[in-house]
Amino acid sequence: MTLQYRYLVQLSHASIVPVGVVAPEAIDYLRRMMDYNVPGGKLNRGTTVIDVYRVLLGKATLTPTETARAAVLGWAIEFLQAFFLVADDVMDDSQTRRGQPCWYKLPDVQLVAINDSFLLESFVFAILRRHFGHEPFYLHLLELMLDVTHKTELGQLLDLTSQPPQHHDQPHHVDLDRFTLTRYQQIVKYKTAFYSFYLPVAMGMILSGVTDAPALAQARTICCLMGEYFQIQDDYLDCFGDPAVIGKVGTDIQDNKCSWLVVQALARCTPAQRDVLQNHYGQSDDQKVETVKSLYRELQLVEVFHAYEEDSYAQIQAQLEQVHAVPKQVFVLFLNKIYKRSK
Ligand code: GPP
Ligand code: MG
Ligand code: MG
Ligand code: MG
Repeated sequence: MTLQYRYLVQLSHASIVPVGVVAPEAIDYLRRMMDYNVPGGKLNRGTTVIDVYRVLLGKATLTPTETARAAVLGWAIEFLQAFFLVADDVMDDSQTRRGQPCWYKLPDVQLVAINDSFLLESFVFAILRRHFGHEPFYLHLLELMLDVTHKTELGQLLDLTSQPPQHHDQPHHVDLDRFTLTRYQQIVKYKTAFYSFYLPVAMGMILSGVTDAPALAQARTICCLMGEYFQIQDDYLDCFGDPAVIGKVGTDIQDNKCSWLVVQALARCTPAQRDVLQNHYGQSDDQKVETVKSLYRELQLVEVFHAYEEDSYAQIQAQLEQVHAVPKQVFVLFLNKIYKRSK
């Protein structure tokens, strides 16, 4: 995949030229911005496009051209992911990402990061047009990308508005009643599952010529289930993961997030423990964050999570038995990349 990345970056630099301004500093900035934000992830999403394509073509190995085409789509998803992450870190007031300071934290970037996230998004569509614009399935790819982006932004809205807005001049308030499992499932399906799971699978399907709606619908159902599992892992790791391994320092407790952990805590706590949450959740105070984490441990949420992980894996396997329109291998490979992940 690295080869295709370097190639796409070259092309994106060429796209500045028609602007008509000789701006070497802008080109340098773009290169630095992309290299900082696009590679460096686990590439689960990007490499899945290649896997799905290979499985659907029924080949043990792809030709170099086939690999390159799937890799370009894979990178389009990684650019989309970079767009989301650059913006998400501003909104979540995060400090680190992939083992380095968040892009907006760099002194010479700050709010320019907002435009950078827009640029990363526009490159997604430039990549699609340039490499697949002449294909009969181009419109299908384009509509998929637009629809998934739209859904992810709606998911981000749900994530950000799951609590009433806090006003700096008013006492902090947490409405614990809003942290329900139903709301949680809705948030994560939209903010994570579509772009992280359905998008790479659907892209691999479209590239290999699958166009029938029932097959895509079946893939979507299973991908939403896997996406929920993946985001629950993310929420668990936000609190209990090792920052040196996950490459980011958690912020969910401070940010008053509708995290899977707080939903589970509320389902298990006594009225006194609920008061502890009420008074400590959603505040940027290290001591209070520690108190919430202790409460989670007391409620055995670490064990609850591990049990959930086993259970969910079994449930996904069971669902896979119902899948006939798409080879199961498509999902099995993806699931094995994330099952029991520590980062
Ligand atoms: C993950 O949330 C969801 C996203 C990164 C999608 C963001 C969508 C936008 C439209 C900006 P998260 O905040 O839990 O992720 P992380 O833990 O990696 O910060
Ligand atoms: Mg977020
Ligand atoms: Mg975040
Ligand atoms: Mg998170």
